[in-house]
Amino acid sequence: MSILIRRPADVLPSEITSPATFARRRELLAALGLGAAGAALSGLGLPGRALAASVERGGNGFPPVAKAAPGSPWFSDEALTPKSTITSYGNFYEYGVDKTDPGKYAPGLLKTRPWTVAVEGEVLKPRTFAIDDLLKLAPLEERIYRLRCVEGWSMVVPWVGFPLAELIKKVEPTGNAKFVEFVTLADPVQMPGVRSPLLDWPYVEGLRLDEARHPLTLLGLGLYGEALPAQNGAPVRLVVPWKYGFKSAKSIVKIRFVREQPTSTWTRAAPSEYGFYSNVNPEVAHPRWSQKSERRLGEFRRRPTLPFNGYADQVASLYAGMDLKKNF
Ligand SMILES: Nc1nc2c(c(=O)[nH]1)N[C@H]1C(S)=C(S)[C@@H](COP(=O)(O)O)O[C@H]1N2
Ligand SMILES: [Mo]
Repeated sequence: MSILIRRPADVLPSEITSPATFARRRELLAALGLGAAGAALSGLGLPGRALAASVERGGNGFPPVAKAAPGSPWFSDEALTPKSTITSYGNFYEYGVDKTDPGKYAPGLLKTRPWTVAVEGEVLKPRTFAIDDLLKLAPLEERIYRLRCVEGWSMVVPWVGFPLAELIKKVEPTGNAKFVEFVTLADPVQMPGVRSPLLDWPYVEGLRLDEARHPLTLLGLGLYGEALPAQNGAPVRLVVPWKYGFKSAKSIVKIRFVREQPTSTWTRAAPSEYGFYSNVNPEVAHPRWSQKSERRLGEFRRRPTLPFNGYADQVASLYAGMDLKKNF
């Protein structure tokens, strides 16, 4: 599978992580008697098989989905990235740092039922949603979006979900709510990667309230017409197509409305490299590589990266007057 072969222009996980966190990881691996710094997290003695037997597969009652038709703003005539690629190449460090680890390990380990999402903080109606109620909170729609990872690869995904704005309406944010924080699962039994201090777990992301309410921002519940595969952040994730992929927090368990700007996990890990906004911007280089181009999975030539990942018409006004080089 040519897609899975590393192309020279791709960025190594060791390059994307700060040296400090990698040093800590080496210590951990040494403490575990695993020696070689290069040992993949996936080597941490997973109880994979034993657990797999008890995993619930999420149920097959996935509600009907309104397809994105040509002419709809959510349609794209770009070639969809095949489902087999979307599910076998990605980042989900809770399962290891290799792009193929999530696809190998998450399906056997992540238990998506029962699952609840607590919505709390600066809201008049805090509420905990069981995942099957969340699936019925609003009609499910297909949205064909580009996803652009900060590392320089991209894909086109037919997501299923509904606008996060629908959920926001239900809980009625107070006037104090300025930001939204997304907290994801960090269970060392289901997610062996969180036994490592590689990142500060749980993986946390945040949006400004107006970004969270933007019609492009999706609560992702599926792809290719079906429930989200475990490796893509089942049973519920964020999808923010004009921002680098790391904003799209996977396997969310808590959504908090807050007054102050939250600190995202990657910002905490390497503040000079990953900012709060993380809007896709070819004019603002990552300190260690250019962001001017990207490799669409399945293609061999790099293509230019577009401002706001091609969604500038819809979202540029959110940042009017802001210095996007400072607010990277
Ligand atoms: N919980 C969690 N969410 C995460 C990540 C992660 O490591 N953990 N990686 C992020 C990154 S860097 C990217 S590019 C996208 C990848 O999503 P995909 O695998 O569905 O393409 O998930 C994001 N969400
Ligand atoms: Mo990413």
